[in-house]
Amino acid sequence: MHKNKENKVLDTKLDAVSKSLKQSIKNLDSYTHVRGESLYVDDVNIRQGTFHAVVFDSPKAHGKIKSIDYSKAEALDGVERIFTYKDVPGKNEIGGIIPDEPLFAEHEVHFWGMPIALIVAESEFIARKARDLIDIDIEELPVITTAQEAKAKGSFINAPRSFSLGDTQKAFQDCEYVFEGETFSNGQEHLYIEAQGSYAEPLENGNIKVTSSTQGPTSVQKTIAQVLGVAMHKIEVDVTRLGGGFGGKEDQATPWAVMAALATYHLNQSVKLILNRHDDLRMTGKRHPYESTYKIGLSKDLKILAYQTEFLQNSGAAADLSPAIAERTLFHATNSYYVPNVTTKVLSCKTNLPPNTAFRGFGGPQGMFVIESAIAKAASEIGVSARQIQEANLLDENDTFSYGQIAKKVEAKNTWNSAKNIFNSDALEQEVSDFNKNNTAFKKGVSFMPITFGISFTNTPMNHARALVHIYLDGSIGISTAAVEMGQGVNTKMMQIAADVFSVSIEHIKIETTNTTRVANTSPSAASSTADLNGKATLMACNSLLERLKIVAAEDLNVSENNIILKEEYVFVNDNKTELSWTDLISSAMLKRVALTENAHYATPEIHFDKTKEKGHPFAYHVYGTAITTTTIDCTRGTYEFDSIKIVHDYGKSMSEGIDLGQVEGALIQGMGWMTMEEIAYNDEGKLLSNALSTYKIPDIFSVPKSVEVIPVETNGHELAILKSKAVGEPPLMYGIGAYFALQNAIKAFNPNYDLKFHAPMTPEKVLMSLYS
Ligand code: LUZ
Ligand code: MOS
Repeated sequence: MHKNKENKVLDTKLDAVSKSLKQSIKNLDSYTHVRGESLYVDDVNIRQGTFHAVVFDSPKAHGKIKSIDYSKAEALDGVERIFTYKDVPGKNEIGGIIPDEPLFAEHEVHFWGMPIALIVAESEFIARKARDLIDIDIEELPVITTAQEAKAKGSFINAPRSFSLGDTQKAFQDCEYVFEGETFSNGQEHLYIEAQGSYAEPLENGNIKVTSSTQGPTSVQKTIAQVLGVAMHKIEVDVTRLGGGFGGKEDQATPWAVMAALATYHLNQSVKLILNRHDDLRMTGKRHPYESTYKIGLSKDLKILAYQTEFLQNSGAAADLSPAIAERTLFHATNSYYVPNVTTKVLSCKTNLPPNTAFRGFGGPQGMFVIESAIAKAASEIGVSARQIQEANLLDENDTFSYGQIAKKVEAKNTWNSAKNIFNSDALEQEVSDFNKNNTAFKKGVSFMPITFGISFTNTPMNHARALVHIYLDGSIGISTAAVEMGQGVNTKMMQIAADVFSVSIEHIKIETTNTTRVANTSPSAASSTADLNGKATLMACNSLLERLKIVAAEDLNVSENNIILKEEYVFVNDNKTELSWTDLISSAMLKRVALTENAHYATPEIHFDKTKEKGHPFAYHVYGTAITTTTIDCTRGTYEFDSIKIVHDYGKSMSEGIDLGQVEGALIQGMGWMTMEEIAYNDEGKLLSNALSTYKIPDIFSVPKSVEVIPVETNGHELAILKSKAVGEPPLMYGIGAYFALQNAIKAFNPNYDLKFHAPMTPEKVLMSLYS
């Protein structure tokens, strides 16, 4: 497990990015974003003669295909060809973890929106018109839309998983209090601004280049090769940036890229396939809804002694990433608490919904919602505040997680206590209680939400990345990695690393597109790990180049290389600036025939996990934090506002404070949307009802909290985080869970008889009903 000796020395050279750079750096993309010049798939300069494609999908959630008549569609002027499973030269199979998902339906359909055919025409308009002319006859079969129903019918994706620590059954017998209950958390639509899309173009010798809006260029390449029955080297996948991913493009960008490539393969012509919003909403999976049951046992002094859950994950009609997401639910089932006796179990239930998929947090938020519900229930029954139970059980140094990892460098209590002190939460709680005494039409609620999130792909072999760094002969630098820029600012972070190592200004550095011919065999940009993995590889490559350049400088200046420092684009000897500039140094290296290109590979050291025992050390480190949420509800209408969210967050040593703050704020609001307003609805026939922005509400400028404060907790960071700057993409989403419980507390202040229900999202309609029930 300790193969990467090189990794260990990485961070010793660079303790932190220079203060001025980390504070002044703007997201690289802000200039082109604001001017509308940023390029997405739809902006690719298409070749003359390019065809446009539209997907024909199932109008039923489950059934046997009796017949399909394409003749009228094919006869339409401008329609080039319609492709079905019969046109697949390789395997009609796109499942990543389990091979259970055809690219095109063959004889049966398993969800409403399941792709059946690809219509290729001179324009998208014609292809859409043709789609309306296809007649399909489906013999309907019973439709399952909920996880409970699937469980009752024994419909599963794979075998259940279970983690356990201590002796849960025995521990329940020693508990002063034991409570049981059930919870539901709904799915969530990714609603990336850029819908799914791809553009395929034929190169010579049957090679194909695909531009895709994907978080995972390698899995797109691999799947195209598998479906076309060609070798991977014939397929090149290129990504400039995504207009948002949020997990929705970790696996589910693939089918559209494969379809475009398939059409290009047959037609030897470029093909563009971009889903419009309705098609995207209908055909793609979402965050998994979970139906869960819990049992929690506490001692007299409010220690959680035993905890048991069964999570029913609504996986949809195929595995997609569901098994990995289910696993992460178990990893985060006890959130920020130490529970000595735990038994958790998750069942991935196969239903007739579109295959649900990765979504920021990856099953973690669903697990954390359940234990927070269990704590709220226990608090309400015992007659204490949930905060007291939370506080009594916060994770400590050297506590054991249910999966065997020993907690190290724990910041759970630190962030909690810091939040209490910095934000004077006692006074805040007093204010809320005074407000509630003096007001009847409006009530306030406050909640605490601690988070603990494990950083690394839970699937250990995925934790690696590479970087390819060129220094051009004029001193400018080009960097390629596996990192996909999707708005999270990873390119800016990569640029900072190079700027810091070489001490050159960022104008000298370009971050190239993510391309499978430059950086191969990559993991998707996911699991909050993109900056860590690709950043470490970039750091290694830059450091190797730096060592080489120091030798050149030492020769040129006739001093020892140990005395050489690069600073402000000049070579310094023992802190004295020399005449040798960065560009002169590069020219000199060229004349000396020194390699100015470096490729580095980074694989996270120390991590491991044994699935046969469900024990190990899967995470490089954890990210911690605490949020205090205050809300005011209008008890006449059930509507509410969030007065404030006060967060103490563990960034480690943030390398880009502006970018990281953006991630915390965005994730928080996305989490609050999931918990309070975003309501996915399917009818009993499996048809998506929330199929447009008029029927699916996400947070807008009017629903964000009146104030959001984020204070970094002072920690030393972690060596396995890039420059000790901890991963920040996913963890803060779970602060949003606090919104649910703040609302619940406000409801209780109005209606003491309110029987707690854990059924998210807590929409204004539900708040209103709860006030008067
Ligand atoms: N994707 C994945 C993820 O493949 N494995 C993970 O552990 C993960 N975690 C969070 C988000 N995406
Ligand atoms: Mo993910 S949920 O693509 O990190």
